[in-house]
Amino acid sequence: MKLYDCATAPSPRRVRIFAAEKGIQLDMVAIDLANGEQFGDAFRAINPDCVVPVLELDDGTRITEVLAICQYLEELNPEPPLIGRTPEERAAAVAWFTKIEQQGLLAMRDAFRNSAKGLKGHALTGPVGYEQIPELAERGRHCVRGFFERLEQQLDGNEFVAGAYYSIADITALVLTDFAAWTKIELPDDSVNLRRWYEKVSSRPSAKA
Ligand SMILES: N[C@@H](CCC(=O)N[C@@H](CS)C(=O)NCC(=O)O)C(=O)O
Repeated sequence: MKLYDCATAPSPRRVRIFAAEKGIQLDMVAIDLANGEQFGDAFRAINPDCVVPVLELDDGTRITEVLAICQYLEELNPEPPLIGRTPEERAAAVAWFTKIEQQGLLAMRDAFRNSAKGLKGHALTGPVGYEQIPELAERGRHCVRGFFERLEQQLDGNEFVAGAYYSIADITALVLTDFAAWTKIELPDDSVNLRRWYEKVSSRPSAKA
């Protein structure tokens, strides 16, 4: 299987970590997002939404969206389970994956894409150009900080984000935390649970993926 990837982008990193946890080898195809390769005809034919990751199966089937790709890899290779071991755990893992995407990563996207110099005219991903709105960058930073407080609460008494075991929710929260730190949004000073959790998940070998 091939993964259309970009080493510096947060979304494909989530798939790389997920695959590394499962010991699944993927052939990486680097797409140069910084130089606009995602908008060229060749990549548009692969994903008209002009985003990575895309998983291409050996029969040519293509799967887009991090959650869909990870769910596919989970079914293909169930061990170790990363999207829950029981129906209840699966519900918790997907619920937290969704909260982190909607309240954390989308806010982070607003913060980053509405302020980065190289993304003028591309404040949203995809083929349609959207201008940056600096107020959205400010609001995004505020929302990310607020979401870290929500995560801090959730990790009080939970070893991992979705409960007692490492899951796709931890992978998504790790990528959010690293992406935020890269843009100078640090974890709140008093977030003892988040810091304890971060140390644990970022020291897993898969975090280097
Ligand atoms: N909802 C998509 C999000 C994918 C996404 O936003 N990918 C970003 C990289 S993190 C991208 O390809 N950006 C292209 C660009 O910046 O033009 C998913 O889950 O796969």
